[in-house]
Amino acid sequence: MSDEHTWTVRSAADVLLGAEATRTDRHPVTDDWPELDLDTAYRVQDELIARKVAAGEKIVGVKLGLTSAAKQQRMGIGSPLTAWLTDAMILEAGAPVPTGELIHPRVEPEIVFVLGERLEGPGVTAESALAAVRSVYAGVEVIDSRYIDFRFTLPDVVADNASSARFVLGGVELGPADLDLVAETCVLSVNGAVVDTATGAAVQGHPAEALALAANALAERGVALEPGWIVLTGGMTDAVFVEPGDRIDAEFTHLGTVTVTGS
Ligand code: OOG
Ligand code: MG
Repeated sequence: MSDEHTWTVRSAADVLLGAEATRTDRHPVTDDWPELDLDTAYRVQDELIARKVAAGEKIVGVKLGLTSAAKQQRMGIGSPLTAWLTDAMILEAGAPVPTGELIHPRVEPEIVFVLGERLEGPGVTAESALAAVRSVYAGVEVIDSRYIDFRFTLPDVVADNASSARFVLGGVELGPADLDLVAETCVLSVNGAVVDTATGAAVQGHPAEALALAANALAERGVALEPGWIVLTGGMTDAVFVEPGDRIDAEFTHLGTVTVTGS
């Protein structure tokens, strides 16, 4: 498919922000702009976030996507990616997922880090990454691809800021030495029925590997992770749809249970 429109980083950002604002899913940008490569897709992502920042949102951290086999297989993409988190994406614990503001939200359990120290690649290892972590939380990310049926290529999803929509942190804060992140287990239930389970090992072997990956990847874009930043390390299981009235529980061994409901 092609159209008259000449695609640029700016126009792609316009299209994706428009889809979000009007809650209208669309076909992948690469259908119209097959030349969109990964570097350019990250420029679209940066442009989109720069517009949100210009509109008053604040960057509060980063997210990784496609760091587990469960996610990579479902989305049909074999490599992880990074994207931005802003304060507008924060869902307070207990607040319902505003399904009416979103297109087709899905939720996924994640292990979340809050940094105590600046973390700058290249050369960051899982060990040095974990040393920069102040706190570990359970989290649930709400993703909402701007693409029909969550169907996209890697450049498409990178440009779309990795389907970001909302995220919520659990109420239990632990230090990185207080738990075994590889063994930490999450049991995911929808309306009381267990649908999936995974351990921290699902996330790149160790969630700190995902953090190191983010630091090293962002270094290539001239970005360091800052103290206080929140890092979502990526869905441990496949994501599940959240519809009005649904209740989803992500029950972790030591990090508590994060419950989200659909409004
Ligand atoms: C892309 C976002 C992936 C994760 O944790 O793997 C992501 C998607 O699945 O739509 O957030
Ligand atoms: Mg995620």
